[in-house]
Amino acid sequence: MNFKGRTVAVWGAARSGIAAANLLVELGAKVILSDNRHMDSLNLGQLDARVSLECGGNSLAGADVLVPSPGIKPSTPALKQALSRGVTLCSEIELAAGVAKAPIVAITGTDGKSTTTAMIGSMIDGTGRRAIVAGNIGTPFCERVLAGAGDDVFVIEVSAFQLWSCSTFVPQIAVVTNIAEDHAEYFEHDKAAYIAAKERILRDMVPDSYAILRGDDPYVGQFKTNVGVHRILFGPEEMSAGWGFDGHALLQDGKPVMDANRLSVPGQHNINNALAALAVGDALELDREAAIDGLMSFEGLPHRLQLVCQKRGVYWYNDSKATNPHAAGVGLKAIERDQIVITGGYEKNLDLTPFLDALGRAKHVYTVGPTSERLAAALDGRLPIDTCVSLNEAVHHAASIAQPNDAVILSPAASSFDAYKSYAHRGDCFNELVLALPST
Ligand code: UMA
Repeated sequence: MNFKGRTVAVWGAARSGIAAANLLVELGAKVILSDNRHMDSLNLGQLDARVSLECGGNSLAGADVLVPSPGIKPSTPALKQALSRGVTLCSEIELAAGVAKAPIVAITGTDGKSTTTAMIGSMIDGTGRRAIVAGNIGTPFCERVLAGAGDDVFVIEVSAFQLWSCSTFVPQIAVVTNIAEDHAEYFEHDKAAYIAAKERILRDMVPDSYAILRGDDPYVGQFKTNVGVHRILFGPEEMSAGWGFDGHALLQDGKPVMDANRLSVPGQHNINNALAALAVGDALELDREAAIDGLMSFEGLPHRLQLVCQKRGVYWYNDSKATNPHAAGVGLKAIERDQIVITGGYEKNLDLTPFLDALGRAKHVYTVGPTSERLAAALDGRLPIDTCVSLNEAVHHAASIAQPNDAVILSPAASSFDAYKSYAHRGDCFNELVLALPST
């Protein structure tokens, strides 16, 4: 899209919107950035002075292109009205991708996308090439593109919130980790719309690009790829073609490539993430040994099954990023110790089964927040369960019953918005509480 001289509306003046607006004015567009919040609650320090700002609502102000922030739902009435007037939607990631001067590796899926993104970044850096990691993981893609000089490979985490509004998005390599139940509220309980948003990552891919897909996932394994796109599958079983695992080694086309115990991060889910990363390494033609060294140096991200500390022989883990039952279940299965589980949070009414099925090593469950009642009913006396008024209380109760070699895991299986600004805020609070516990 050529933006020179064009009027563009950007909705949402948080990180994405500001980054998109700044890139657009640089491209010669006349930009109206709007937010339904009051100016006083916005953080506009990074905003280019050439951008016009409107607060207290979103309007098109004569624009024929609209860049919505990821936080703006497809069902937003003003957005539907704008679409009915024929406005062209352009996602922030699409805008950045149109300007990016280096290949784009884009990673999506319900679970593991941030970890896989960071892991791929580490792997590429380990080979001496320069990976720019951005997108949903934190720094908006537009911001990195605008700042970029001598960029080598963009490694971008893309969410369904960013994908649904893309008119055209063309990654050179796309990775899809899995599909599980999540974000029902955002997509108005339309699971098909959520899955379609994820599959959107593949729609515009061109011949000779790579689609790296979790083959055993019932949805992702069926995703369609365009003619000429290399379709590479990965998954936790041995496979004659693609990337698999035999219980010990990561395999390519059935042949061992690296021992799983060389990875610094625990669990089958991280083996799956590493298989996807190695497949990306191959597509980028990275030196194999250097890529493996880069993978081995990856020590995980905060709040994703992060080992906070070991105190009195008890291992304390923060898995605050496990904001749905599936992700929480995956984390619990990765810890091979007897467990005390602290769970609960904002009620998204998701099916709890994947979390309940992963409680095999749990000795005691402490719940906090609105999901407590449903969790207690679902556990139905299977395990000792106590409801706590706060995370603080749950941490102190857990510390009082934990035995040496046990793991205490914050595994919310729910969003954080009942009491925190974000999963990171919740995780930071947990870490603080745990680090303040007596060591002896
Ligand atoms: N707003 C309006 N009109 C509306 C609704 C909202 O103007 O009708 C305004 C809000 O007041 C707010 C802005 O729009 O100022 C929305 O901002 P945002 O929520 O999109 O926040 P950003 O800071 O731009 O962060 C976004 C992503 N946020 C979401 O997807 C909700 C961040 O992902 C991402 O890191 C960032 O862009 C950089 O790319 C966060 C996230 O929770 C971490 N993602 C979800 C997830 O990982 O599960 C998908």
